[in-house]
Amino acid sequence: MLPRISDPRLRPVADKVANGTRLSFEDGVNLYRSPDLLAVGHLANQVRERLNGNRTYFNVNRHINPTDVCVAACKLCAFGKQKRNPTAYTMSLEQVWHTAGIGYSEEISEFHVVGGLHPELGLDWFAKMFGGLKQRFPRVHLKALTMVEIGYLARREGISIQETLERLRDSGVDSLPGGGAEIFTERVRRIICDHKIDGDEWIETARTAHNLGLKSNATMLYGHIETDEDRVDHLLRLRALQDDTGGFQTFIPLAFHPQNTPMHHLPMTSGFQDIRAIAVARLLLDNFPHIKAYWIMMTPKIAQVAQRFGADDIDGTVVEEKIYHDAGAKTPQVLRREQLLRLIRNSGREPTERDTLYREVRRDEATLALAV
Ligand code: V47
Repeated sequence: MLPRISDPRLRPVADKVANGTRLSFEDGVNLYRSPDLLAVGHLANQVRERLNGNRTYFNVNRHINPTDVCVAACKLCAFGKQKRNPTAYTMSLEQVWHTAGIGYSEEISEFHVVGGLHPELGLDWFAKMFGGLKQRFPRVHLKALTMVEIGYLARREGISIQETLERLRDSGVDSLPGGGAEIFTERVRRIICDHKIDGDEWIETARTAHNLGLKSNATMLYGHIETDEDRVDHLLRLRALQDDTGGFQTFIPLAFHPQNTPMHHLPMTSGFQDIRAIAVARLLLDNFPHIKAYWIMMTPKIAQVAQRFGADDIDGTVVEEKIYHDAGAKTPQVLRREQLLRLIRNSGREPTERDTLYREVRRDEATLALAV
């Protein structure tokens, strides 16, 4: 049963959602502009429950950021630093492997490894780092390096994207996270992340990864200088690639955090915008199996509400987070498995622990060790 839809622009969208018809560019813009957030959320929830029932997925993961040295100097970022900056850091291989082992009683199933574009760390260093992680933690899935890091490494080594990905896969990388996508439109990219690969290169790198059998995620950074049309264009480009490859697992809208960035004059996004970002993504990305409300970025409270507005995933324990906390995030850096379970249950959803590839994870409840 649909609640009364107050905005007439949403009626054709509601019909399409009921019939399973694909939404258009114009529908996307209307969804971003409609003040009737409850109707937008209700439609997104319908799709979410059709695809994922009452489940909300989470995992037990750990982020590792081996370096914050970055040649790119993006205006959107508070994390990357020039090598000469006295506060910049680069871990040794031993430090990366040691950091990976610092955790809690819950056995981790995923390492999420991303960093800056370091001018002196080549493919050999990364291959050794991933090989060492796999040797020490053979059961842990390595979700590592954004399309931007892959593009930089390929250029630095003078080899193709495909060869770079093959070498990383052979050293232990199992899949790729969704970062670095930002907003694909050139006008926006030129301002917020001038030195990164462009939108087409991001898409083509993801295509190459998917064709090699590597799954990936996708993100969109919103709440800065982009327009509604830029956001819809971004989502539809992801949808088109997913039609071709089926390689995306989850989409994660990322709210811009302005503090400590060159764009610090911009306001934070509102709860309304954050919830809408989830709902519109769920409706436009009809071929993405999952939409993630990343609690680090949205706060646990909004990520919980988002489970009724289109999201079916809340991310994981994380343990240590630098990218958002350098940009002023006040959220905690870790949520224990127990806390995630409670958060999800309180939203009326059924918590389902997953591995990175969305296979259900079973644990020995006494030791919390992985049962598979
Ligand atoms: O690519 C950087 C964004 C991304 C800021 O794949 C910022 O499972 C807001 O991609 N304000 C990295 N955002 C995070 C990311 C991610 C996170 C969680 C899960 C997954 C996944 C991927 O963070 C960057 C950029 O888009 N970012 N600086 C900032 N000041």
